[in-house]
Amino acid sequence: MSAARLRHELVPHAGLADRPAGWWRGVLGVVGFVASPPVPSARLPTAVCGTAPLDQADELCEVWRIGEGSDEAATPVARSHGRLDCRSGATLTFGSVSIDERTLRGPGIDGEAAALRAATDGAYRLLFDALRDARHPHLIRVWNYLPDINGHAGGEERYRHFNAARHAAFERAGRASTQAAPAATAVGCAAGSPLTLFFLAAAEAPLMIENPRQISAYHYPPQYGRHQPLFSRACLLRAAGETHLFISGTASIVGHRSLHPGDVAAQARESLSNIAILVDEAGRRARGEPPIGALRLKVYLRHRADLAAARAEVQRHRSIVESVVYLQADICREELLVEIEAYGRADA
Ligand code: 3EB
Repeated sequence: MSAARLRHELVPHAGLADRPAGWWRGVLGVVGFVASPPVPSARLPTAVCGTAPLDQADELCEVWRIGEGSDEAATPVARSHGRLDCRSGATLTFGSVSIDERTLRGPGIDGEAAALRAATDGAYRLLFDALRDARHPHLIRVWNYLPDINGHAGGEERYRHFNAARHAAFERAGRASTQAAPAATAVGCAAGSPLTLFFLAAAEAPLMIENPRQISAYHYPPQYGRHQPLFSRACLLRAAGETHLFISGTASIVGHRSLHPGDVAAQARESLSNIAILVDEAGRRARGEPPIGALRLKVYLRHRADLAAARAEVQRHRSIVESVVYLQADICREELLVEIEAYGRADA
């Protein structure tokens, strides 16, 4: 069996529906930032983040696919688990699920906090079912889009309810080990939109990477919530001759503290330093393998007006940046103005 050849592409929304059948072969999933991407088959997983692009006239979609020249592309298998759709190659699965918490209110689920927790719980329950059925047990990367992330419900921040429910779901699935926590992003989307998550899972165990200058999120002190966020700072997947590095949403945090309140340029610089450290750390952990090449970034900004300042910081790193999209999203701590995630690949 040949290599997985996982590929990430950014393609315009316009014209997506007219792409030939050959183009769609090997596509595992498509992600729209605002609008639902037009795909030719209802069985192809799609997700809508609810994070408005800040610098593009034409809306782009993210495509995760198995590249050409791989046996995986010939036989992707689609499955559905309730509201979750997923698609698997031989060694990789992409899946997405979206749950409107407002539809869950009713007997037994009284109030906003309970509905949010139930939506989170339900989404992760389906996700773990999908991993089991695909026989791709290793969760490597999850993107979480949480409506009104900084809002409060029942006296607690909604992000903290999300953390509690996510933690409980991992525990119930026997997956609460911090050693196996996936790389993740968890940012806000508009109040009233559904909770959306999408993910990649693999047949082979990845290597989880932490940032030596940050306390692991799963060890944050209780001031950030009773249940810690369960994610790793980065995840390195080695699949037959290729190395894929998934860097989690990365903010201006050193130790466990947010730095540079009110200064988006300094926050962006600090986030990019954290990303550079994770790339070094990945290189150290995967010694002897080809280094990670250019990074593909997603920059989440709390305020649209911060675009120019954030872009200036990213452009200082342009020699290592292959693509970048700027998106509006609230960040999980009120004082954080920017969060940056990255994906990179090394070819032998
Ligand atoms: C942080 O470092 C910033 O809860 O899954 C980044 C990435 C953040 C993922 C998550 C949260 C998450 O704590 C916030």
